[in-house]
Amino acid sequence: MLIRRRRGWEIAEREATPESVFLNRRAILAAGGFGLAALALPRAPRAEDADPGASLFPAKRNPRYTIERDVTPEDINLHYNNFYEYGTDKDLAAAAEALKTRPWTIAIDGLVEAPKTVAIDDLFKAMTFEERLYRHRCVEAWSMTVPWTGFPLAALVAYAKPLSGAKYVRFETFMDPAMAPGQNEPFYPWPYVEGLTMAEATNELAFMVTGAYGKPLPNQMGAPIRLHTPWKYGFKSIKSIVKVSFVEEQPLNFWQQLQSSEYGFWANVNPEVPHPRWSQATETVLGTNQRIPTQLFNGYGAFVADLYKDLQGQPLYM
Ligand SMILES: Nc1nc2c(c(=O)[nH]1)N[C@H]1C(S)=C(S)[C@@H](COP(=O)(O)O)O[C@H]1N2
Ligand SMILES: [Mo]
Repeated sequence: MLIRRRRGWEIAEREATPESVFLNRRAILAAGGFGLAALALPRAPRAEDADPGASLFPAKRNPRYTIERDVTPEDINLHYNNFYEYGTDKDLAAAAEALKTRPWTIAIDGLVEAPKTVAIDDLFKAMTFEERLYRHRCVEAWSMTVPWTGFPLAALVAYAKPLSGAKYVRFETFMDPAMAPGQNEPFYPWPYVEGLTMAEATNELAFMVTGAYGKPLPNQMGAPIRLHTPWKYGFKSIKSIVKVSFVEEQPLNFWQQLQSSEYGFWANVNPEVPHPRWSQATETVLGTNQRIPTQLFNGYGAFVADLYKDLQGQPLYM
């Protein structure tokens, strides 16, 4: 007989339904000691409990970022990813099993009061997790809606204590060709790099993602920590980050290094500015056969349009 053991986070549904989880918890508390006693039954330690971050999930959903779109089914998201470190196929879940996410550290350096290296679980404990429903729009003209767990990038910036000379945040993915076969492909400018201005990084939408669907981030989505900037094309949302640097010069990102005529620094979503090889006017919603109109700033103009009002001469939409 096949017995599937539960992990701590499986008190939640597979779907992102943290409200119901919190309601259930409250109901249990209200019911008095019986529920609590049941929850407190001792268990033997198990290998599955090894992820020290697991107890932080699910986090409470922040209703400010709830949107009128259906959440993309988790099964679809798990098998449709861009993570070139693990190849160019969309279904790279099996390949990404090679990614080892503990121990994991993040170096914080450049123009900061004191450079430091922090263990991922210490960083997690220093931050307050929340869940946000975000639209996720790839430059390839497909989109999803994802219940991310994480914390605002602004909180990480505050934690890093940048100096006033810092103009950009530069992010770097791990570099380990033995763990990521794609990094043996010399055509690409490894490691993957991305960047944001300080104003973008401290905008409330910029989110450091540590989980999805109420659970720790699966490897293929960029475990143990990735960025998501929902008003920009997906390539800005760098995965599996090991370094965050505060710098004066605008970082040259991975796709820019590869093909600067097609990919730029800003990469804000705009249906009226086509990619050199295809239109950005519409997008395919994964999990449905729907083709829907793409929105300026992916629908987040109210949050971010002001960031760009004095930058009109810049290539803001590629
Ligand atoms: N390190 C790294 N980060 C990356 C990528 C990548 O190949 N490597 N792909 C980017 C692209 S093009 C997109 S659309 C998103 C995809 O995120 P998802 O697989 O969670 O949908 O990750 C971005 N971050
Ligand atoms: Mo993408």
